[in-house]
Amino acid sequence: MRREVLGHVWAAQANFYRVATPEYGELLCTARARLKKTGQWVLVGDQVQVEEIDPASQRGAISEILPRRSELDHPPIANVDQLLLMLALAAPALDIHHLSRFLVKAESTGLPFILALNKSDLCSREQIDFWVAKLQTWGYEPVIISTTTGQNIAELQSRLAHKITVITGPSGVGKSSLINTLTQGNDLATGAVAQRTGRGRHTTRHIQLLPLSGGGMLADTPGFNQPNLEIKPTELARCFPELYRQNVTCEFANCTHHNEPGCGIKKDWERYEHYVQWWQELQVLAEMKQAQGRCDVGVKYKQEEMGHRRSEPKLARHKYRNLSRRRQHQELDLLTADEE
Ligand SMILES: Nc1nc2c(ncn2[C@@H]2O[C@H](COP(=O)(O)OP(=O)(O)O)[C@@H](O)[C@H]2O)c(=O)[nH]1
Ligand SMILES: [Mg+2]
Ligand SMILES: [Zn+2]
Repeated sequence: MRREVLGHVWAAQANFYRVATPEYGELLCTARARLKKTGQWVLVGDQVQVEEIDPASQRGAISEILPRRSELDHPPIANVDQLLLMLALAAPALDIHHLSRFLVKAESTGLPFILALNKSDLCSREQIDFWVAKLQTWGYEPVIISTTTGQNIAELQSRLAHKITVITGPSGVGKSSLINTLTQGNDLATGAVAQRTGRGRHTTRHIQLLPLSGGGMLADTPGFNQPNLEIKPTELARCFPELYRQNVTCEFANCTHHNEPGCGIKKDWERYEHYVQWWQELQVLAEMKQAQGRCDVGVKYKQEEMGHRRSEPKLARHKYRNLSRRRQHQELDLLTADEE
């Protein structure tokens, strides 16, 4: 008899997937060759159909990938509901430019996100108020936390329940500490897999969703320090709430909100200078790309890789990209992938 069950892929390593199924528990699965031949790659976070199940050895084969709600490119995870962008108020010191850049990067994925500012125990009330007030004028409501004192950890926990969240932010801000707190009492979450595979859980090749003790699942990413913006200049406007929340009344539909005649955007907001600076940066990159494309068709593949490091086999990644338009808008790039 041919059995098929539905399951949830919660970890991937090399060509193996760990799939949680209600009927058989956790199955170690490979993907059917037919999926790869048709350009379908199983991602962590996927809902899948599993067949050829051998309950004795807990093995199976993934035969089908169910439609995805969302797809993140870096790290490659499907069905992500939200990001948790984490920075620290101190140690390392919070910097306006740095913070702003991370916010724009998070916005560029198109996913909703929570902004958490950690290490409140190292700051005075005045310093915290300064950042909260500033972020409010930018359009954000940060959650002030401390993994040391436990401040607002319960609130954060409730915002992660029932959801798949990807945590991101520079290294040293307390991501691992937070994960340890949120997965406490969950042996399955941290120790088990690392032991079985003999590798740490923070390697780029090994992606997994950790079940949280308060509900929901969390994926960790290696820290990155200078997030690359991989968007077109025209897409930058939708990464600033100060801009996209204004009633746009520009004369030209393709207005870049610089010095065009008939631009109806108010420019008296703090981060307008970031918008201008990064728009110019993206414009230069776009022009370089175009110029290279004209000179030499052969380097086309390289251009696409410009400025970022891939954690997957390049050809496979590239093939996949052609098939998916949506995911190009949802990139969360791991730049300086410092393997923690
Ligand atoms: N004072 C203080 N230190 C913290 C807090 N959270 C984490 N740390 C410390 O910050 C350092 C970096 O933390 P870690 O979790 O490794 O950060 P990650 O690189 O983002 O994963 C460690 O020494 C932690 O003990 C906090 O809330 N307050
Ligand atoms: Mg860490
Ligand atoms: Zn305009």
